[in-house]
Amino acid sequence: MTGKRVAAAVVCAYFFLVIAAQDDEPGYLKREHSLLKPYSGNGMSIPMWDFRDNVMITNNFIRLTQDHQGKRGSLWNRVPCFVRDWEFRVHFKVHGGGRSLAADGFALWYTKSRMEPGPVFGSRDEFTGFGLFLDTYKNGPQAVSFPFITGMINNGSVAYDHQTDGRKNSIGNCLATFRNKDYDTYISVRYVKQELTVSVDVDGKSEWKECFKVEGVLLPTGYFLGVSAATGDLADNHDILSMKLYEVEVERDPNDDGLELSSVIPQLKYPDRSKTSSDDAHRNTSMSGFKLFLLAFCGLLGLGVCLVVGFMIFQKHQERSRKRFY
Ligand SMILES: [Ca+2]
Repeated sequence: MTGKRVAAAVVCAYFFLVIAAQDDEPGYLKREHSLLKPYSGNGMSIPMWDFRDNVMITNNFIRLTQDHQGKRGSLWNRVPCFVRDWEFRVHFKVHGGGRSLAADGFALWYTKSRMEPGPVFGSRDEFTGFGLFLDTYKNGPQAVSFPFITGMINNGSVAYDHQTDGRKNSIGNCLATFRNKDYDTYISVRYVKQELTVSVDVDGKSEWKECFKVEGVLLPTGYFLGVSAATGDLADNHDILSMKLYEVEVERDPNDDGLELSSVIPQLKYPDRSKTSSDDAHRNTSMSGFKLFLLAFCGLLGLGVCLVVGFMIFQKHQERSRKRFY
């Protein structure tokens, strides 16, 4: 093959891969749980979805809150979701006049109740189900950067902890800079065989990056998908461009009829395994003295071996060059 042909083949393959990456639909699109353009025929109502408070419908996006103080808005699927294994992808845009300071962020929900406003990103506290918070304002004193994404599973009895920005009861979290981007930003929640994975595509590379993953997450069927946002003294526009729910096909045990699934109480099967990325960092820094000693010992041993081998090679080389001279 000539150089030109090779280059053309490489370019073609690249574009094919880029298109494939953008079209990587994870399953069967469930329209009754999805929000797609055109959202509304009359600008007043959206089929299958209800909204409340300061929500604004336009042709190109649904604005949960405007960039004004003290606003809140929410958008809820009207149809309970009986899909067992799913992936929920949300195309969003968070933007506003504040260069680095903004608030509060928005939340994705899979919960028992719907359309109930409250203090958690515009929705009720002590929710039952799963909440994912895309938090743009640091309320607590902890030394982490923002925006910050945090997940929480709740059986209806635990309050969201604003003082730690939800980290107190978090099942996983990550940093993600998603504000004021001039390209498309996405978040995905995948719930397959009781494993919950949150991924983001916020770098403009059409690539999913894992935020966190938790095994053994018990969530019943029949809950509602929703999204809500709030502003405080600081504000942002919180816009939703699309929401897509895909049914993911999985192989299942023939005896598993999933009958009791609707009565499951939201919880973690292995609560000890649930951890946060900052807990990881803490674990790594608070290594025991013995581990530190082992690490230092291995490091010194490695250095010693390298020095000896290097010296041997150096000597061989010297011998050879001496031989060449004679
Ligand atoms: Ca916050």
